Amino acid sequence: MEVLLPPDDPAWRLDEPVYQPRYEAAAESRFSVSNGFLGVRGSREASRGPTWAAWLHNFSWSSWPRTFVAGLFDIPNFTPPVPALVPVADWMRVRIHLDGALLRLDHGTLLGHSRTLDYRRGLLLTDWRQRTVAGVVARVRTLRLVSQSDRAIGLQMLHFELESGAAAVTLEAAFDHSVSGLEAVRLDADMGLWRTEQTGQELAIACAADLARGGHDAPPGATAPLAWTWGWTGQAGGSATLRRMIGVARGASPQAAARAALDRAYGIGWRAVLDSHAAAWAQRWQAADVEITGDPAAQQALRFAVYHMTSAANPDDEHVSIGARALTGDGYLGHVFWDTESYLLPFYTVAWPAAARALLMYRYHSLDGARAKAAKLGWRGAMYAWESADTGAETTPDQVLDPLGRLVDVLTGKLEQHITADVSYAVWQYWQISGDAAFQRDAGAEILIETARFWASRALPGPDGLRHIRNVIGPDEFHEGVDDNAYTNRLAAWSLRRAVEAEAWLRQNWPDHAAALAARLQLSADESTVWAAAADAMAPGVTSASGILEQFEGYFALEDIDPTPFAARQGGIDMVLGHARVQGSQLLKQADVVALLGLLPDMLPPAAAKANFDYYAARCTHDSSLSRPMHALVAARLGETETALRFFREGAGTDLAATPEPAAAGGVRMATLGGLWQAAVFGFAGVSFNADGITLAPQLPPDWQTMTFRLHWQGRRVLVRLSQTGVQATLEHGDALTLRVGGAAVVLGGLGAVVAIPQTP
Ligand code: IFM
Repeated sequence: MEVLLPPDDPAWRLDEPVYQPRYEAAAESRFSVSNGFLGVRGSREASRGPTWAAWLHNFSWSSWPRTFVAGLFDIPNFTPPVPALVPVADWMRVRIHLDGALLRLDHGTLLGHSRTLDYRRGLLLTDWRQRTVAGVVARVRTLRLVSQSDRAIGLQMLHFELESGAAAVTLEAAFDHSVSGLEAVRLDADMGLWRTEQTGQELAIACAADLARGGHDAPPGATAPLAWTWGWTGQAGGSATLRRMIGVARGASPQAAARAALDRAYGIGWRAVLDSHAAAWAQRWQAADVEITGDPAAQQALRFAVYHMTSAANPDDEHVSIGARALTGDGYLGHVFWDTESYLLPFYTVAWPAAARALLMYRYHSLDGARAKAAKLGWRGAMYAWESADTGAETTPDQVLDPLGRLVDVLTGKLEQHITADVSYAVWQYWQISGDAAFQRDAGAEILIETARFWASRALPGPDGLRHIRNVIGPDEFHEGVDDNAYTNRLAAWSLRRAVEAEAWLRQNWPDHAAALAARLQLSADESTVWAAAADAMAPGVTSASGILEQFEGYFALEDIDPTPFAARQGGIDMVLGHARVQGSQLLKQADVVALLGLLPDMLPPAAAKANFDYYAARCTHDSSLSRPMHALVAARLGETETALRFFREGAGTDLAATPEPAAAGGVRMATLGGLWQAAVFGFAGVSFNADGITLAPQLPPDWQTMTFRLHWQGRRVLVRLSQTGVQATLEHGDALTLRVGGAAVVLGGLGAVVAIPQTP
């Protein structure tokens, strides 16, 4: 059973050597497997018990099994009613009885345990040994995947051995329906059909299981729908292997598609399912790996990040996006935030352009939702939902309960409007880096135009002759209802200008498309001059004598509180200080002006950028997991390598800490992972893109001996290898381009061309 062996190289795996029930739900998040369509948390097949339970606010789950299907939302029975990603039946559940006693993870009898993510093959592997009270020793090894090459397919393997003693063994592989949020429509022996109660979506899972024992397939005993049972007399040294595969489909009448997926899996057999999945992962790693030598912790953080980002995306589905916790947990109900565009998109754009395109097409397809939101609030154009699910409609709850049970208003859905500029930014960045003219012509330009219309109506002229965006929340959510937030205003002005360019580009290159779009959107010939004028008149906000941009009007006058006592906390600072005190202080929840510097690095000269970074970093509590990686990126670009590395390591701890904080149970923090990647590639490696090629400005941390990665730019693929003493770049695909390093510009001409540029450390 060599397929069950974890990889030898510790840089290619994530290990959990000890079983800690208290942190199990958090571990299950980090050990999730996913392919952007299916996501399965890293819960054990055989847990300590069932997961039905009464509501208990003072217990945490020792296991929280979840399989999610991207885009499958329902409106559950909580208040306020907003869509949530629906968990489906747990198709991996296994019960093993030895002489009638249930084998379950139990410290008293556990002899050994490990859980390993095999990054390279995209597998979760577990291994546990247990001694029963009767003295029988059993070993159970498992493997699971959701296929990266055929996203509708899942495979589970479980290898059971009796190491000593003899026992009557029964093995039951049955769906656990108690964790599902769906209504069963029909359950047959090997097929289930469910539907969501409120949204009326259908889901089908076709499943088959077999058990190989002693070189033969053992027929299952009495079966119920989606349940298989085997029984035998086990002897020391004897073993059996369960293989269960599923085919999954959602949509109208999905049974045939689910059945077809399962048939494809059985048609090629479990081994080929595993091999083609591993081959697809190998391709993804080839394109997206970031290899670091000299710093194993940084290597681990980046592999973990690339693993989960690769797992989260589905380039074949333009109607789903990536929620804040992807398909790894219930956190934020599967909702999509600016996290996707501002933190994750750069990775996909550079490493997996097809995935980036699909994610942006989700925003294109949800333009109607964004138009409806703008119209509802009295603005023109398209205003994206702060939280969105499947349709693009606003799904932010209006109120939630705080940890003390008090109902608090959630204003982000109405006031956190910068997301509309974040989407435009991602569209533009994708277009510039990919050169995907068809996307820009058919979708990107329309997003830019409609969002520009929103900003032109939203930024209202004041008596000072400037345009003001009043009553918003910037990325720093501690301050609500502020005027002229620097991040929002400047990014809005930036996106207005890009819309002017996009509209002109369309007219010049695709006049027929431009005319059709103008007719459809009722775009007047001179509307872009309004956008340009609005951008030029956008209130720039106050800049202090020392060059600090005021985060919003009146910020400088607020109480200056030292954030140090709060920086180690995750959440709940306003519980300690009180909401009003936090609002009245300069304390920041997360990067705001610093995030603006992250997105627009050339906005300020380096000395001013550094002054702003220092000022705001000194006031930031990092109460949001998005914050530290963004600080790492900006510090790295500023050449503050030690500070950047500190933020990078702290950010990496968000999901990899030995003692995870409670929110980790809700899924991995995807934005953090995207931010870490950006800190490494855009920060330490100093990658940026120009009209004719790529610029590298590496400032590697001293321990990073080498950093190797690939960049996709306008149809080219370039392999970059940085060391402390130089840069080497190889053109692996596409036409010549210019590479800039330091003051030097060299042409990387022709396929296979290699340039080496020495650098003084
Ligand atoms: O989008 C973020 C926001 O910036 C801070 N609170 C959590 C959200 C989801 O990650």
